[in-house]
Amino acid sequence: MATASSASPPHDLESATSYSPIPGDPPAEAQPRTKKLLATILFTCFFLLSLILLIIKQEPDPQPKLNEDSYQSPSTPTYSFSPARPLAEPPSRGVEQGVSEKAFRRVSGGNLSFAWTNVMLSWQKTAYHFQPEKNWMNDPDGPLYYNGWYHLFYQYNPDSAVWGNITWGHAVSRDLIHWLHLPYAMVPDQWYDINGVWTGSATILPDGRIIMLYTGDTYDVVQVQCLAYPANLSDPLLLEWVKDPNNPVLVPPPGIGLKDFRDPTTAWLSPDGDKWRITIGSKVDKTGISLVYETKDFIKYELLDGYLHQVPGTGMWECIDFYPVSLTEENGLDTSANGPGIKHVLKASLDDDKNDYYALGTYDPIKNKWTPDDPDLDVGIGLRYDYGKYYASKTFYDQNKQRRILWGWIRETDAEELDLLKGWACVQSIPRTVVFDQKTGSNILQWPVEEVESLRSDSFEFNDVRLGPGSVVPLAVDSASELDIVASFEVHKETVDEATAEADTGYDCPTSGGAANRGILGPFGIVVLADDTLSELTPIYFYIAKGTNGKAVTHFCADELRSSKAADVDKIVYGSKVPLLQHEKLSIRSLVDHSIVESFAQGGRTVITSRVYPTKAIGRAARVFLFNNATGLSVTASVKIWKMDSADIRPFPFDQL
Ligand code: DQQ
Repeated sequence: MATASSASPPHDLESATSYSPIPGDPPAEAQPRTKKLLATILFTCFFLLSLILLIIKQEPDPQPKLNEDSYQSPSTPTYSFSPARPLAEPPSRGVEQGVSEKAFRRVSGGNLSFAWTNVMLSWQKTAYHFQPEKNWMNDPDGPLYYNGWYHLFYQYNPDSAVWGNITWGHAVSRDLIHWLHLPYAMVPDQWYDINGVWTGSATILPDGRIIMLYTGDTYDVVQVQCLAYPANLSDPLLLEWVKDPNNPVLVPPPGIGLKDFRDPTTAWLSPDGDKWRITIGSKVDKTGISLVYETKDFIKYELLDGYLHQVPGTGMWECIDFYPVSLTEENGLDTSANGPGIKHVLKASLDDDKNDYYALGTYDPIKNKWTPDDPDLDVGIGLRYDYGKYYASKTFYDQNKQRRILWGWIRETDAEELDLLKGWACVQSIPRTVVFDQKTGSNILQWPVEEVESLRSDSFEFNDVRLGPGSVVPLAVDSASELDIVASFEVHKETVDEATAEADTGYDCPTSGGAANRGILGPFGIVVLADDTLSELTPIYFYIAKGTNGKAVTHFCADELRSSKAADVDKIVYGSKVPLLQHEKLSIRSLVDHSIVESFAQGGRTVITSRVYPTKAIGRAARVFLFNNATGLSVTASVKIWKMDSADIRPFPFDQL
């Protein structure tokens, strides 16, 4: 265990300098437990009240599944909320415990202004993204491949559709797409994790043992690191997990806030190959930092001098990820790989703005330092994995297919009251492969794992569709709620070269006003989850902005401003620049799955994930369009669209073994 002062735990946790855990059981009357109990009672009352409301208000099944055949028009509501009846907001426990849960809590202020129907709400459940059967889910944890199964663990609340009581959910898959739910891997049952079994990572040792390091939120709300391992390595399902008797194996070191020490990474080998290293995120004042520890046995650790990296002004670094990428090969690398032809990605999830930032750089294990290639694109101030809703992500090396796979937590952007009504909240992204972009040399490429293509069924092709300035072209695809869309756009280089420079050269998707804002060279792209009359629509598009210096910069955006008639949901224009090389066509791939749209530009150089909550463009009414809203540019588009089957995600059939 790391050294800690012998003083008893101070009450002012933020300003404390070190932490001494009390071994054994916590005092029975510990105040946070009382608070927790109170919060649980309050919350249970609230949940019961919601449930009663739900039953009284006509619907027998609180979570019916939308059946396309029995689809009812959203204009005949079967259930609605009265705006006059505000719902009590559930207590936020995350912030109190030094961790974020849902940023979009207060959109409705307890009042839902829209007459949501049960059909609308049940349509929002995804068909091929990973979700538990019900309740709240957040960060992916400890993903790994073992004996023929992919394992996904995740932050889960077994009791409700809001954050709390964090437990490790567990599911297995043969192909990363179809999943079988297993019993919880770890529950908060020890003094050192009684307030939550928080985020952690897996390391597979050369001898085949599996090490799981995770953050425990202790009875007195301090963040400590804990060790767990499978009870039985001959069980490919890894059903049983043992928490090490030496836990916690790490406590916040002097100078680190007791609530600022979390989310250990996968371990990598030290230069001599005789020790393991991990990094853990924290902050000092407003500077985000990554602490590095070295260990031989995952029980005793030494804190290395200095930080792996630090960036002033970026605040608390959650869920750090640190891994190598090959500069020359297409395959992924094991976490311990280093040497010539390798760069290292450092990723931090910024608690302050809830986005995942990464940078490419060089790792010097002797100096215990990682240096960004471009200081202007450092962690937290430069590139993001995803310019939409995407957080607390984690990669793992898939030794089965020699690739590095990225998982990310996709939050809801509707009102929390709606999550309670639906009975679930949040999804995981489709897992993405990550490689270095050899063409640009300045970013990674993310791409949905190839296995998702096994869900493709009927396809529709539209070739060489000419889109003049100001055109919208409907595509003959009905019931367009589950799609894989691949679209390419040709613009005439001469037109771009000859176009007049925009007066406003500071184009930026989030402040642009969205797809309705017309420029000379954009926007143009696809429109998804739209109804026939385009009263609801989510455009995914490019905008070429030509500056007075004659240079054209291409932006990739997703516009949610008119994605829903309801005011109870967040509506943002997401996006950023996308690098474009000479003679490259513009391309978009979008995975549409009910309330989530994951979009990849230029093979995954820039990615945007949107959560949208249409009220009309659902079920059979959901449509796809092509559009060009530029004033001075014609575009030729070619699109292939596949309807996607649903993934098979269900409880593991233990009774059939
Ligand atoms: N979620 C976990 C923490 C982590 C945060 C708690 C990030 O370990 O820092 O549920 O979403």
